[in-house]
Amino acid sequence: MIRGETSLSYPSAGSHTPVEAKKIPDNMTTRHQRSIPARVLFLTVLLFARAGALQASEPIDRPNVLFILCDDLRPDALGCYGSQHVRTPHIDALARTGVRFANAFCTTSLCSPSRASILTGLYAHRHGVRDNFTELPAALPHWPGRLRESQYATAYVGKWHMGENNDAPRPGFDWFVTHKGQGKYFDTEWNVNGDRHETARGYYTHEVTDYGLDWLRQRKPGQPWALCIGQKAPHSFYTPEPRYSNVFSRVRVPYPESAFQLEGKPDWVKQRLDTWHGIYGPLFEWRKNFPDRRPEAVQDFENMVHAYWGTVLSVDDSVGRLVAFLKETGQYENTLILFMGDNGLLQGEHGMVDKRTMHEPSIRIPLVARGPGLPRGKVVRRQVLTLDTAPSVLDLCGAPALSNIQGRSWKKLVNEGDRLWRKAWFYEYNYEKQFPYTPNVRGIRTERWKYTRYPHGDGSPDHHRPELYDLRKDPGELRNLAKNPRYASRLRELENQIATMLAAEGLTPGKDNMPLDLGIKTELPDQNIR
Ligand SMILES: [Ca+2]
Repeated sequence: MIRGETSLSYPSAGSHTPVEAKKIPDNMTTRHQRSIPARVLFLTVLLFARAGALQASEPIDRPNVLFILCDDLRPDALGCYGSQHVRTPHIDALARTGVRFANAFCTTSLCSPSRASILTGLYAHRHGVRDNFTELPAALPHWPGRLRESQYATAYVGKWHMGENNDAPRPGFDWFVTHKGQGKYFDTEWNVNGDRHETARGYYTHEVTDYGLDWLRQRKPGQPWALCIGQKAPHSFYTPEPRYSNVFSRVRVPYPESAFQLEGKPDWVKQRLDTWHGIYGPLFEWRKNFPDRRPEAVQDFENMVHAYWGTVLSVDDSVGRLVAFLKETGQYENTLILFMGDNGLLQGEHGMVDKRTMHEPSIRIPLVARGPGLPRGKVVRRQVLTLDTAPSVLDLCGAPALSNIQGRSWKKLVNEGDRLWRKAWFYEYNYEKQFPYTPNVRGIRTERWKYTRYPHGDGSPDHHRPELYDLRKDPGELRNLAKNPRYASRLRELENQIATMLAAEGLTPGKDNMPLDLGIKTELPDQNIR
């Protein structure tokens, strides 16, 4: 575990079988070069320089952008964020030679709203994508579109997931390859730029990499490009490719301690235990008979986590292939690479799976950035948000900013520090009838405190107990201080602070629209939206 960050504490990996040989280990070149004769080394360098000259013969002032978005990726499933088990050498190398954000968060922990925030720099209440079935409004400016207006070639390849049944190309991109809904780890049907549908026979993570590389090979010298790759992995239902199916079979994965420490938590947390989003529920179909509270049923949980981790190994391979291509073509140092997740994921904490809540594992996302304009090997600890991606990328590319957005560029913050950087931010989530396992959420997170309340949705007093945590003393959010009289003034202060922040966005009690909370239910979601 890395200091100052929360992480699961799994048993040590003494018996862990190492990951099988990766395609292009990033450190192999260095090690290999040290042991070979200088002449061979010279010829190798010459060869690479020639390959690079094909695409980089003219100097390009503006950096290219390679944006890789993972789905439901927990930071601690990556080596650079402290995983003891999941080896991710290629992603770790980006962090080692770039910037790793130790405290990056989503502002709504749900796929489509968060993706829309990453693209537009806006909260869900502003961009309007408040659930997983809403299309990103076509007129909303987003950062790849702004780059295209600045003469970048732009492409989106992979999971888009804003507009469940629409696989057509979206505005702002020269090239667009996607599919309907969530996509599948195997046999996804792709819509290739609106020209044709095809079902390639392979694993999603590699197919999407192939589509991306195909497009990169067609780039012309002199024009900067931005390629967005939307990975499905490691989203449920977790299916690793066969060679990674058994990598973690010797790693024991118990339910986290916090699953059994629910005193002081609101009742809805306990009600969630047996549901689609609780640890005794189906676990995304890894458990066939449910609810199952028997201790031995933890095996289903362990199998689920192993499979989740397995899908991450393929993502790292994909990053390795993309980086290798950039190196071979001399574009690596002039490409801004962003690797991030759209939202966090609860993996047993507080008895929960899935996301949506404001607890730390649900809102923490990995974010690694490397390239021109960024320091090398830096860890940034200030709080950055999904909203900051759009302004930061445009800032680093020297493109015109999006106006009237809510995110901020972290370019200055990462390079020289920023005294005016945010010290607090608010979180929003709206109850979903199709997924009745999380109430409405409005919360505030400062660098030390988190206060979460659960509005009923009709303006009446909250029906659920709020939560208040001292994240410095209690990073695992085990002791809810909301009813502790010693913290009454702290709670009032945070209550006022979030009310002020929401009001500044026009979200006064009468105008912050949200659905009525119909309570936690045990029914399963419809088969076609799971
Ligand atoms: Ca997601």
